[in-house]
Amino acid sequence: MKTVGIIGLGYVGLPTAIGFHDAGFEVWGVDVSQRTVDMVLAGQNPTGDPDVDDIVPQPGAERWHITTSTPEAVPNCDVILVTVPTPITHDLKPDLSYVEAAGRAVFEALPKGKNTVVVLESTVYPGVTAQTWLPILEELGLEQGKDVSIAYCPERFNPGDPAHGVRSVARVIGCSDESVGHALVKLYGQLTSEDVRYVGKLEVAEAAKVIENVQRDINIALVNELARIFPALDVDVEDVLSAAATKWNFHRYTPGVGVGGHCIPVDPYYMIQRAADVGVPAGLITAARAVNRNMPHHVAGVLHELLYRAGVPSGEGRVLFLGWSYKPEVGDPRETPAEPLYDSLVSKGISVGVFDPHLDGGYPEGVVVETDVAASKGYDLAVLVTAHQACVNLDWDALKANMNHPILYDGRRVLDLKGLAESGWQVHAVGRPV
Ligand code: SAJ
Repeated sequence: MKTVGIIGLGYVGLPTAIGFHDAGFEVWGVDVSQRTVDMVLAGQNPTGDPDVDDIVPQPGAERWHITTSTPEAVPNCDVILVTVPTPITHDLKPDLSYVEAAGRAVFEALPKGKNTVVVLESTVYPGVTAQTWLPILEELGLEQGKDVSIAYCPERFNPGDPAHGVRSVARVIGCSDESVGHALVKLYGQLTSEDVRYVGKLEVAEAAKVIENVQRDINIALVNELARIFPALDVDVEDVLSAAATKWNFHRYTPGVGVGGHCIPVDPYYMIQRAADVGVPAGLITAARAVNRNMPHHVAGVLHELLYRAGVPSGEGRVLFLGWSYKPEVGDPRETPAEPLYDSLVSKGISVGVFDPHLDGGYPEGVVVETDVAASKGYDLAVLVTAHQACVNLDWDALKANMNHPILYDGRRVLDLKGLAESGWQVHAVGRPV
C-alpha cells in the first residue's frame, strides 16, 4: 500500500493526510469544500486547530494531491481512509448521511479487481460500517476481497493535545478479512509510533471507540452528580475527590459547568441507539447523559440565587462568561455547555457578556462580546466556563474594580479560590458549598 487517499480534510483528516505524507506515502486528499481545498493547496490550515498551523505541506510539495473530486483521487489509491463527520440530529439520533455519501462517492469511483481497501475512521456505533456500506457495494456490483475490502479504524484524535496527535496515538483495526486487517496494522504502524493492533471484526473496533467515550461521559457524570450532593452536606466535592484520589485505582475527573465537544456528549447516543435497536436497556449511559446535560441548568440556578442574595433586582442581572469554547485552548463551540447556560440565564432575565479569545464570534443574538476582559464593565458576576489560560491568568484586580458586585463562580474548579477571596472576590464554585 503506497498511495493513501483521505476523504474529508477536517481536524482529523488533514493531520492524517499530513502524517502519511510525512511518513513518505503518496497522498490524495479530498474535501467537498472548495475553500478547504484552496487553503490546503496554499499551504494553509483550514481546520481551526492551531496544532495544524505550520505542518501543512507547502504549494508544489511532491506526493501531495488535494482535490474536491473523489473520482479523480480514488483510482490512484491502494487504501482510502474516510474521515467525515458523524454528528447527532436535533432529536439526538446519529446522523450517518456523511458516511453514506462519502462511501458511495468512493465506491462509485473504485477500479474493478484492485481490492482497494476502504477504511472508515469516523466514530459510529457497532454495525454502522457494514449496514451503511455493504448495500452500496451490492448495488454497484462490487465484490469484497476482489474489488474492495472495508475496515474500521476509529480516529482517536484529541484537539489541542499534540501529545496525542495522529503520529503518537494507539490504534485498533477491525476487518472481517484478517489478512487485510494485518496489512492495515502495518500501514498504520508507519503513521503512529504507538501500539496498533488488529482486534477482529468491524464491530469490535466500532464498539471500542464508542465505549471509550461512553466511559468518560459516565465518569464525568458521577463527579457532576457528587458536585450537587456534597454542597448540600456542606462539603466541597473537590476535597472529597482529592482524598479519594489517594487510592491507587481511583480515577479522578473534575466536575464542571457541563460536558461539550463533538465526542463525549455525542458518542453515548450511538450506544443508546444501538442498544435500543436490539431491545437491551442502556439505563446507566442514558442517566449519565441526563446528569451532564443538566449541569448548565443547575449552575444557572445557582448563579441566579447568588445574584438574588447580592440584591440584584430580578431582570437586571448581568453575568460575564469567561470562556465559551467547549474545551481549553481550542476555539470550538460545538455542544458547548455555555450555550444552555446562556439560554437558562436569559430565561431568568439575566443578560450575558462573553470573553473568549479563541473564538471570533458565532455567539447567540444579544450576547455582549468583551475583547478586553479587564476592562469589562458593569457585570454583577463572572463565571469561568472554559479554563483557557487567558481566562485563568487574567488581571483579576482590574476586573474586580469594574464589577458591580465582585462575585466569581469557578465553573471548572481550576482557580485559586483562597487567593481570590483574600483579594476581595466573593468566590463560589461548582461542587462547593455556597
Ligand atoms: N470535562 C469535564 N470533566 C472532566 C473532563 C472533561 O467536565 O474531568 C468536560 C470538558 O470540559 C469538555 C468535555 O468534558 O467540555 C469533553 O472534554 P474531553 O477532555 O473529553 O475532550 P474532547 O471532547 O476533545 O475528548 C477527546 C476525546 N478523544 C477522542 O474521541 C479521540 C476523548 O476520547 C479523549 O479522552 C479526550 O479528548 C482527552 O483525553 O482529552
